[in-house]
Amino acid sequence: MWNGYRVGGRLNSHLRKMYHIKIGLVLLLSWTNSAVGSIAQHDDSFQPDHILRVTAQDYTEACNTRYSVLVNGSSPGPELRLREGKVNWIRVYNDMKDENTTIHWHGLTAFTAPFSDGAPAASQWPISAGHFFDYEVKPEVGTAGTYFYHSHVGFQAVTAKGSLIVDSVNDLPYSYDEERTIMLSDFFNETDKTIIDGLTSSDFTWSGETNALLVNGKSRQATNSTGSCQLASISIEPGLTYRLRFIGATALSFISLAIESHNVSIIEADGHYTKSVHTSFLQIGSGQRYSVLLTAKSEDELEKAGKRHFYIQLTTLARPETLTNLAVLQYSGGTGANLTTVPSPPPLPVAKIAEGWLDYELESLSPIYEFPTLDEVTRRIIIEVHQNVSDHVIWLQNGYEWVESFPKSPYLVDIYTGKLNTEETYQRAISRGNGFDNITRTFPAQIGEVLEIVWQNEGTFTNGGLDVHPFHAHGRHFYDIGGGDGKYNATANEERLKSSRPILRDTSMLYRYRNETDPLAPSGWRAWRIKVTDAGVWMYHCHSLQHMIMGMQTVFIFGDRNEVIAQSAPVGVGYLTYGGSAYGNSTHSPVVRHFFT
Ligand SMILES: *[C@@H]1O[C@H](CO)[C@@H](O)[C@H](O)[C@H]1NC(C)=O
Ligand SMILES: *[C@@H]1O[C@H](CO)[C@@H](O)[C@H](O)[C@H]1NC(C)=O
Ligand SMILES: *[C@@H]1O[C@H](CO)[C@@H](O)[C@H](O)[C@H]1NC(C)=O
Ligand SMILES: *[C@@H]1O[C@H](CO)[C@@H](O)[C@H](O)[C@H]1NC(C)=O
Ligand SMILES: *[C@@H]1O[C@H](CO)[C@@H](O)[C@H](O)[C@H]1NC(C)=O
Ligand SMILES: *[C@@H]1O[C@H](CO)[C@@H](O)[C@H](O)[C@H]1NC(C)=O
Ligand SMILES: *[C@@H]1O[C@H](CO)[C@@H](O)[C@H](O)[C@H]1NC(C)=O
Ligand SMILES: *[C@@H]1O[C@H](CO)[C@@H](O)[C@H](O)[C@H]1NC(C)=O
Ligand SMILES: *[C@@H]1O[C@H](CO)[C@@H](O)[C@H](O)[C@H]1NC(C)=O
Ligand SMILES: *[C@@H]1O[C@H](CO)[C@@H](O)[C@H](O)[C@H]1NC(C)=O
Ligand SMILES: *[C@@H]1O[C@H](CO)[C@@H](O)[C@H](O)[C@H]1NC(C)=O
Ligand SMILES: [Cu+2]
Repeated sequence: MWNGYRVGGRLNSHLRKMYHIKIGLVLLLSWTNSAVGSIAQHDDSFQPDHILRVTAQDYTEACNTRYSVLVNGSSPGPELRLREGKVNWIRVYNDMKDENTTIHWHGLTAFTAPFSDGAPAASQWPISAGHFFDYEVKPEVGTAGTYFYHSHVGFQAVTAKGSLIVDSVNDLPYSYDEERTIMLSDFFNETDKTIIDGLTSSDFTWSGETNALLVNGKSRQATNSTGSCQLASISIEPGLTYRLRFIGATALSFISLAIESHNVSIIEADGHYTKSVHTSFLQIGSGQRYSVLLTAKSEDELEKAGKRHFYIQLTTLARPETLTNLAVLQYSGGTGANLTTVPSPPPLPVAKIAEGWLDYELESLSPIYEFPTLDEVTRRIIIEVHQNVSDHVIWLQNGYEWVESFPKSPYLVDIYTGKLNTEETYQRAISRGNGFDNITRTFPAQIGEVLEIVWQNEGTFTNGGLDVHPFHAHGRHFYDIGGGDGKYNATANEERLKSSRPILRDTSMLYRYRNETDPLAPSGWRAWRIKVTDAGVWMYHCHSLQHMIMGMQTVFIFGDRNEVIAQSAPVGVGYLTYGGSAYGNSTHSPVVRHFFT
């Protein structure tokens, strides 16, 4: 199917000439070092700002040991702190024996060099075993907030990830004394390989439900009478104000979270400050982040409460089984909570899903607000999603699945080499009526278009089952224009938008509104609006790892080839082949394009 591309004649020979010049340049510059805005060889004198090392090994979490992919030997891996406006070189070593890897800077994609998004098959060749890659990341001023990094290969992100905080160079809109990062993740006892083989086999085998919810990598269940695993403990001081940064780094779980005897105020969603919203609980989908302010109790209040620790309760939502796990909010002074004793039943009532939580309610705090109105929308793309059960169980978008192995080479590479003709792709997509080119399996768009993208949930073909999906966009963030039951109605939604101020996000929830419906019947939608600006290849996908492996991913191509290359700047051939010279190894210093000047 991939061979369907026609090589674009004139442009291509022009490009070939460019490559020859570039190869010359590479040779010319190969002895100079880290020259800005140029191609340079990163030899021993080059100092990356951060180093991450990816390994695969036995690792124990939640009183279980499994073979896991780790960053710097732990899960989560180390926290990265980047500063707004600064170029960061992050070197990622693939220390595994036989697996590829990449690292994606979740939420920061638009602020990376073109080949630095970390989406294999879309924007770069994966880093092969024994190699390393230097990622160039420059968070824009104004994007300070809460992010994370994770592998984008296979099921690796279940464990291979860490928090990524972008620090502000300006005054913060909210004041607080201290902050704590709280990363939420899932423990699955089966290995990545077993899970992938099961999900993609004709003898479909589900991964199983999550075995434990982890808080900063820690978890213990009430059923664990033995074993040394402990509840996570978040230490705080009485009387102070804390910014808690919650990161939804789960593989599958959509989590409801509440803190015993404490309410919080939301101040950030996906890297954007919001007007403060008071709440007694949070709903966090895979890929989403929220910062909240928590006012710690005073000594008097603690005395009245008669305790210095309070449970943080996590519940999985919208799954056939409900799992509840705990962590501890621990005030200093006195004896700490016993972290191997798990109260059963849990202290708070088991949470229920709140469909449309905070939709039309969260408001941006940014003075810059360029929300495109309905009149400005130039094209609406409806993406119908449903599960299809035949010889395989797969998730389809407008009738097609997308998996990492579909393209034979990454789209960005194919745009450079001329193998993917962006004009023809666009024409085919438009002529098919739904904006989807079924040859390349992409949604192409032209710079300047204003897209309204609607994710339309539908019942499973053949039994009408429904799921919730956290849809995530690489690239520039979208305005989240809400969600609702049934089928999307633009007129009705525009009415609702009048009294709200949509916020920018990179991940939002497609709810299901009921457990099942008729096969292919619409049941729930989520809509986004985005002005097409940054030329490049951007994955838009469900962030549930199981669903991704089962095909729930799409690729958007913004801009034509000239615009993509103009945006990206020419690169050496080392980026265009798997294991090419842009990738380093023990005997070879990588030849790297410095993108940001
Ligand atoms: C990861 O580990 C390497 C050494 O193995 C170390 O040099 C590096 O600083 C660590 N990265 C972080 C972010 O801590
Ligand atoms: C690694 O990636 C290359 C290029 O996409 C692919 O051909 C190869 O099969 C991958 N290896 C593994 C072990 O998945
Ligand atoms: C994983 O846990 C399930 C129960 O949730 C159990 O049936 C299965 O045997 C376990 N698998 C492994 C590899 O421990
Ligand atoms: C801890 O509990 C989980 C879930 O009940 C179980 O799978 C696991 O084997 C237990 N581990 C130990 C060491 O008790
Ligand atoms: C939290 O807010 C709820 C209302 O949303 C209120 O009923 C409850 O009393 C508050 N709890 C605390 C500890 O402030
Ligand atoms: C925690 O409680 C368990 C059982 O209730 C007990 O065996 C253990 O010694 C306690 N740990 C600490 C540190 O007090
Ligand atoms: C969807 O399932 C039906 C049978 O249940 C099958 O005929 C059809 O080919 C499947 N579609 C895709 C795209 O796999
Ligand atoms: C693409 O869609 C057209 C109809 O719009 C259909 O005729 C054609 O077979 C499809 N091609 C592929 C490769 O799915
Ligand atoms: C869409 O909503 C408008 C305004 O609420 C309503 O008048 C119209 O009938 C709806 N259209 C459909 C197809 O339901
Ligand atoms: C969905 O199914 C679960 C049990 O699997 C049930 O507890 C719940 O009430 C159902 N929800 C709806 C909206 O039907
Ligand atoms: C290291 O990279 C160079 C240049 O890409 C390549 O020629 C060499 O075979 C690689 N070595 C290993 C061990 O992969
Ligand atoms: Cu999904």
